[in-house]
Amino acid sequence: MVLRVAIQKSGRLNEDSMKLLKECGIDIANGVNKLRTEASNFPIEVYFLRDDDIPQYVEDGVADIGFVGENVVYEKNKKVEVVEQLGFGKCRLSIAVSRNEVYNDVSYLHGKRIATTYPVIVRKFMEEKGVNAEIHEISGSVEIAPGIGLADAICDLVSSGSTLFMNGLKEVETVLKSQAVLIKSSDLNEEKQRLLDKLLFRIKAVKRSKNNKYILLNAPNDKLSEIIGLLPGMKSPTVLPLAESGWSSVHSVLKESDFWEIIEKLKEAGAQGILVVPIEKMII
Ligand code: PRT
Ligand code: ZN
Repeated sequence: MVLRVAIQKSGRLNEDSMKLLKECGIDIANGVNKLRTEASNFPIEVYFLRDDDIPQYVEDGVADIGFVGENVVYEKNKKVEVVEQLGFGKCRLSIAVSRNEVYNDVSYLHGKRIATTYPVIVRKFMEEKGVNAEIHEISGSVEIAPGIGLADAICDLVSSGSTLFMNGLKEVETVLKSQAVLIKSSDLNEEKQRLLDKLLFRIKAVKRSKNNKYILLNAPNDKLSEIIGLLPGMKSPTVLPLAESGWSSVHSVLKESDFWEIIEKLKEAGAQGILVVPIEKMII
């Protein structure tokens, strides 16, 4: 029994998907020009597909799970379950209009033509907002539609915003925030579910290690309780005596997002020789 995993063959999600499997300790032969490959050390088979086809393959049970953007999952609207956010491929699906337009709120879009490759998501958004817009489905180069008079607005994926900028457009509404997710078929048998749980355990450990840092610092003993109070740690910080009397070494784990703020406070409280190191895997 193997778990069949669908990932993007080439494109923005391919490299990060392969990297995540590798970080989970799964060795996969590089799939260039291959449709399918197996791992040597985990019961997994990888299918390389176009991202748009992944939800369908998972719904049909041709693949058991898939790595794909949330934007594609919601647009295709197949019977699949989103199991875990993967933390890469982050972008947003946004509405943009010509930079010269005066845009106050979504009512601007009443009676306007919106070009997009995401008609399902856009239609739902317009319904929720009570806006009656005309949705033009096109298959690519959405950003040029207003310039050539094909539409008044567009709805497309944005990450840095430079594509919109270069085409004289401005972002006015965020329809969806998206990232790569793991989806699964709704009827996995018990054995495949067990393999998925094993993979998920590893994925979560990898994700956690990326969001956390290991910190070591030296603290004068009279400041120890104040410094320990600033550190969250997994349970509580480890405190070891230094060879120099009156000093201790404190070890703990910090969330990447709290990092700079806590470091500043630690310094103010008298911590010295602060070392911050990446965590390879984090199991809790
Ligand atoms: O061949 P296949 O069909 O598999 O690939 P594809 O060409 O349809 O998809 P691909 O590889 O472009 O994107 C795959 C997934 O990556 C998307 O479904 C998103 O989930 C995610 N992703 C993240 C992005 C972006 N960021 C992104 N910036 N997908 C596309 N873009 C495009 C966007 O469409 C626009 O043209 O990049 C441009 C905007 O980028 P900025 O940086 O200029 O704002
Ligand atoms: Zn695609």
